[in-house]
Amino acid sequence: MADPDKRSDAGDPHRPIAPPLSDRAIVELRRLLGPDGVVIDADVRATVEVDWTGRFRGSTPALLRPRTVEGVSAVLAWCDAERVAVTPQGGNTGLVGGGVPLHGEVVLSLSRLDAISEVDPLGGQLTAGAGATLAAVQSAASAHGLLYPVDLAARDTASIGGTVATNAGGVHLLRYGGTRRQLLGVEAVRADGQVLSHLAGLEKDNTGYDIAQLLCGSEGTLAVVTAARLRLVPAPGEVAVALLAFAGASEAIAAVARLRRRLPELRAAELMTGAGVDLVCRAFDRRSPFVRSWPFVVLVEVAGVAPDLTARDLTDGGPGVVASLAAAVADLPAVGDSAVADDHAGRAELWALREDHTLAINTLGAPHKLDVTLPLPVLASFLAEVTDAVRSVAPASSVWLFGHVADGNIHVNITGAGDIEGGNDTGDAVDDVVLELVARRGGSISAEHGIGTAKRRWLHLNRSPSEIDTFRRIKAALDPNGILNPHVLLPD
Ligand code: 2HG
Ligand code: ZN
Repeated sequence: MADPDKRSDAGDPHRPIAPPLSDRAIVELRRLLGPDGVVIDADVRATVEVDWTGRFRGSTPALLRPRTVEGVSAVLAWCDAERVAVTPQGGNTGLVGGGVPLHGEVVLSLSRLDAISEVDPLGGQLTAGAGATLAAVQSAASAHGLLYPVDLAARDTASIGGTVATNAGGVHLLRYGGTRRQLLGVEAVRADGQVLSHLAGLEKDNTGYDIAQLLCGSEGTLAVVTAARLRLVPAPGEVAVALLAFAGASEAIAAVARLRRRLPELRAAELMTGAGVDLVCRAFDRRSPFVRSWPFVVLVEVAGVAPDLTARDLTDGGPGVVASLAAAVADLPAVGDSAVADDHAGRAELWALREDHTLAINTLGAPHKLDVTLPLPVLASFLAEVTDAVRSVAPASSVWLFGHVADGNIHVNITGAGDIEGGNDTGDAVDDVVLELVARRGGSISAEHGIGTAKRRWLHLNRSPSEIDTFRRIKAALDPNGILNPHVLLPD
């Protein structure tokens, strides 16, 4: 048996039911937010009590749904005064148990703060409410010939507030950077209800602490983000995707490094295993373009400059990105097979083989998700050793490896580890073995999903005691009563 004090919060079937709020509290919260701003109906609460994977399940006495920043401010001030713990929740697409009420917290949904405003086509910026979905922001940008460059499979549900709170990375980070790079300012509410607003979006603004960057990645522990000023980039012209097959991980990683040097237009490089592609094909009746299954498959995407510039380049005889990609792929050594798509439907079919991994893996049961980064020089050896390491503590498990290979970011997904339904204690053991291996190889235990509740026990693998002490001091300064996501990020 594992030491019960050391178990993570995952999947406890005997989880405590949150004590109900008093009638007086409900009346007061309804006075602050209006009758439809406070939901205590059990069926509705159930929708926010569990994470997307089904691994993290808690319980909440109430779901709070303010419509305005003033509403957020009023309820936080009340919760602070009453010492009621709060879990802010965006689209609930997080994967580390950071947005569900695992300890009976009140859930504060930002979904109704979904306005997108003040698009500045000259500066290339917009302001989005925390509840706006990533897809809505992408489409607002594209209406102005611009692109919001953070992109991920959960785009239709993930909210801007959640992506800021977790510093979401996504599939285009290698070219445009992650959320931090796009973030020019935030509006946020402190635990005591004070509103912090800095949304002018000035590219040069050297006026002291950068609160937006501090809150980005703070996982709802320091303040609640209600809006963000976001940087946009010119919309791409031609886009092309290639799927490449390899016999080994080293060959795949070396090929991506060559493509990065040769193709400045490269904006995605996604590694999969043949087993993962086969699983997606079986789960969703999809077809791989390859006649046989290869050990490793890499999806690469290139995106040219804006359409008008592309047209001029082509008139001048310069090659478009499709031709550049095809030529670069033809020159790569060790490619076992390849397929290229430059039309929308063809690209979408290839991308589905990668983006459907998360859904396909969940059909096998709630997985352990260990989102890690390795230095590129040791990535191939990590991929070679991680499955055996997991099986040494959970022999019947399956290990699924995929991710953003140019960033060294691998999503290690483990199914059948036995802790959720089987009732044994292999759960934390698989996390231990993978995260310790990552740390020994000089990697990060969280590449892009955050620490949440799932990984806080292992934070010390990447952060020194003085860093964790500094985290605690910042937390204590902004949230002295500890009401904001008190069981997230920082170890107990
Ligand atoms: C992705 O890259 C997401 O698709 C989810 O970060 C990864 O499901 C996962 O483990
Ligand atoms: Zn990812």
